[in-house]
Amino acid sequence: MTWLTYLLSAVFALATPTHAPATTKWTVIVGGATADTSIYANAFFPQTIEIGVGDTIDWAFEGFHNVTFLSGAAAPPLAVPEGDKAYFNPQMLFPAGGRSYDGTGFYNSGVSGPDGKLSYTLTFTKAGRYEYDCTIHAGMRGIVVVTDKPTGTPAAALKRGRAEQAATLAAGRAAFARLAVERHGSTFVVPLLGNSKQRYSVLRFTREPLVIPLGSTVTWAMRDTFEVHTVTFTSGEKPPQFTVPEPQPGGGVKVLLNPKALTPTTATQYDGTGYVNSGLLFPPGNPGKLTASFSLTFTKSGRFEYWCLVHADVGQRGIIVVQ
Ligand SMILES: [Cu+2]
Repeated sequence: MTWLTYLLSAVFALATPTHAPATTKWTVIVGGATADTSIYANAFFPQTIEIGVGDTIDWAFEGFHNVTFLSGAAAPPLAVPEGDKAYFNPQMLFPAGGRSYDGTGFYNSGVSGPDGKLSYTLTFTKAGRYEYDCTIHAGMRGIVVVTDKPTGTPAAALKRGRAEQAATLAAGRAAFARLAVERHGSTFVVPLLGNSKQRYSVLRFTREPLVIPLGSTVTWAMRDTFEVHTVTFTSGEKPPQFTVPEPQPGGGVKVLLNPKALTPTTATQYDGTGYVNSGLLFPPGNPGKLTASFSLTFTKSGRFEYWCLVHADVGQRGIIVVQ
């Protein structure tokens, strides 16, 4: 560079302080819930967003999720065994990848904190159609289409996202409103509701305490493809934590999946005493043929409280009244 061009470029730099190329910022909402936390949206809003090459997306979190670009690889497993313990897979919990994405590599936002809030930003450098997932909620997927000439605006995309989120939460509320316990003779079936098309999960068992005659059996049946739940009677004890953070000596933290929450107990009857746990209940028809229902026969009259240990902190608690 000659002294002249050097001088000129210095002058231009002074004259035009905003020298960076204009990139557009887009917003995608992650999740969402009703105010009473009974309905969770397990989706990205809008589900599909079209942006320009060089543009940036900011994911605004409203719940416990992550944004993961797998770039065609398989999703990491939820749990990592270590001896006789299992830990939450760190690949789901902690950030990975850089600030810009070209369709390759493993990128993860990490998960939101206890308040459900997190912001994750990524710049897209190459045209293409990119799928991404929340690896915590199997089937929660969004699409980014990167083109030379996007057709919409960030404001319109955000408005569409808000409308999609409202529709999802309304569908969940309607499903919870018409939740019906089925009765087959002396067996009562409580459905655990969720809908992968409308993209919600109901994080409640029943609207009202379930009243059953003495000697009845209750079966909790998974009908939700997104979630895992437990059915856990603690007989007055505080429900155990589902996850236990273990700070590491060298920094960082490992998240233990509490064996007390994971491990099913053997009882098939309940008389109001002791600790009775279904262990994790998985979506129906899951490939691993993991348990998707739990049954318990009630042998004493009384009013009994139970919990989902995965969602106890958002109020997933039920009551059975045996008469
Ligand atoms: Cu649950």
